[in-house]
Amino acid sequence: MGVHDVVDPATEEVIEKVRLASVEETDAAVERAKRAFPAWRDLAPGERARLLRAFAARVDACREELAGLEVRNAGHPVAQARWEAGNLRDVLEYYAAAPERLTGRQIPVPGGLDVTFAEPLGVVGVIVPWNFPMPILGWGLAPALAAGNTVIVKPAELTPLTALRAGELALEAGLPEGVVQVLPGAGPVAGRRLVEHPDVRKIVFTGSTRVGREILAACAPGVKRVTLELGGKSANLVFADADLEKAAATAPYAVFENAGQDCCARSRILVQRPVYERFMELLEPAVHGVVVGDPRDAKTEVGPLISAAQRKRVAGYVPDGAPVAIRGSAPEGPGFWFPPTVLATEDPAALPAWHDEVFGPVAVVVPFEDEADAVRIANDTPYGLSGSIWTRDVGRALRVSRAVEAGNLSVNSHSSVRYWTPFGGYKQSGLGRELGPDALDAFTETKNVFIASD
Ligand code: TXE
Repeated sequence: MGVHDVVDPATEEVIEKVRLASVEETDAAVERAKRAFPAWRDLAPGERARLLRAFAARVDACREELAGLEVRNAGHPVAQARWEAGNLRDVLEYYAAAPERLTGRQIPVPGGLDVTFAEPLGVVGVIVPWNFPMPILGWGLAPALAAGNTVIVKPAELTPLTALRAGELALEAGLPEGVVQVLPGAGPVAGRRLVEHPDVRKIVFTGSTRVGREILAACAPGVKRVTLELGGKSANLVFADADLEKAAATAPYAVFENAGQDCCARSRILVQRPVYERFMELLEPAVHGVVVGDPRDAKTEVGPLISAAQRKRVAGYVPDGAPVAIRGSAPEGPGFWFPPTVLATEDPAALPAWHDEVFGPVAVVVPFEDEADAVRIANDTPYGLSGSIWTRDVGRALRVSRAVEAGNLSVNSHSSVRYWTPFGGYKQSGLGRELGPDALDAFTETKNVFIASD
């Protein structure tokens, strides 16, 4: 047990002290969630849907307040923080349609009636990182609740404030006690206990691949259900026939948004050789155009990094002698600032920023020769979360998007997350998918019952 100082990353001031849950308190939360489960499971689907809509409406009514909390707690620009609160609302609304449509199925079999039910699992633990506290909370919470599970959310130590408020809003909306609990705690204490607790039937984890592996191993003895959204090192492939102006104008946002603290960041920019120089000419003003500064200002596009430790880690990827091609600006003074930085090289093999998930505003640009070369480089990573393909050739767009090993690709766009469609990674970027209609499967067990007719 302990107390965590919650710090505003733009000012470095302590804005709140939050108590961290002990193992015993985690166990008590699991007990409450377990007790709340049968009534929540057995609630008429229409009533569960109504409560989820009421929860979404409370989030909507408090959108400014939630956004303001995230500005202070995570240093997110206010325009982005409003989008994040809106995403939590939207995801709750989207899955509010699910309880009345989780119908199971009847499959014709000889000798009787065969029914397949989709049953909730029980208590679900949702372990959330600090980079997108509200959206990622919603992606686990909303489908879990819709399917009839009770949920314990463990926010990241650094960013508990919006999660705590969301927990209050659930109660204000009328969700019964124990159906949604928010439990701030340390990863290796409360997080670990949720993972190991025999009465927690499922873990949804978003975070580092290192911790994801530990969680997967810890789930093995109990064969616990688990969904993992882990790191990424996504490629932005720019072919010679692309709309180069648009590709260059958008490339900075695809990696520097959220100060690069985004698992979908397109941090490897691959440009076909004939247009490489022109692309770099266009990229330079685009990088300088990114507005880095006070997150409270509506015009700000990029805020500070989350912590001093994160800034130190990111700075380590741009050592003296690194091939810096473009460096944007960042405020001086207090705050965990780091300027948008573009490295460019013919031979990235020796560059740690090329291989590792930096989770900061650092991109590496590398030329490629042809389609096969582009696919080979894009796939030369243990990760496989997202990626972008810029080309006007429809055939190429299709071939390359089928060949790149990643869960979410966009053509002539950098869109990664649409709550209507599945989101998640290949290879070491994760296990399972969130969002979209299929996410409900991750929160239900399939039960088949056969009733003999004679
Ligand atoms: O993540 P952690 P950190 C990557 C990114 C970043 C690095 C480190 O590269 O720089 O990870 O970030 C909880 N059992 N991503 O250290 O530790 C923890 O309390 C159970 C990518 O913050 O993985 C927090 O709630 N839970 C990523 C959550 O796990 C544990 C987002 C994530 O923390 C635990 C974040 C344990 N043993 C970081 N240890 C993405 N995919 O977007 C920690 N936690």
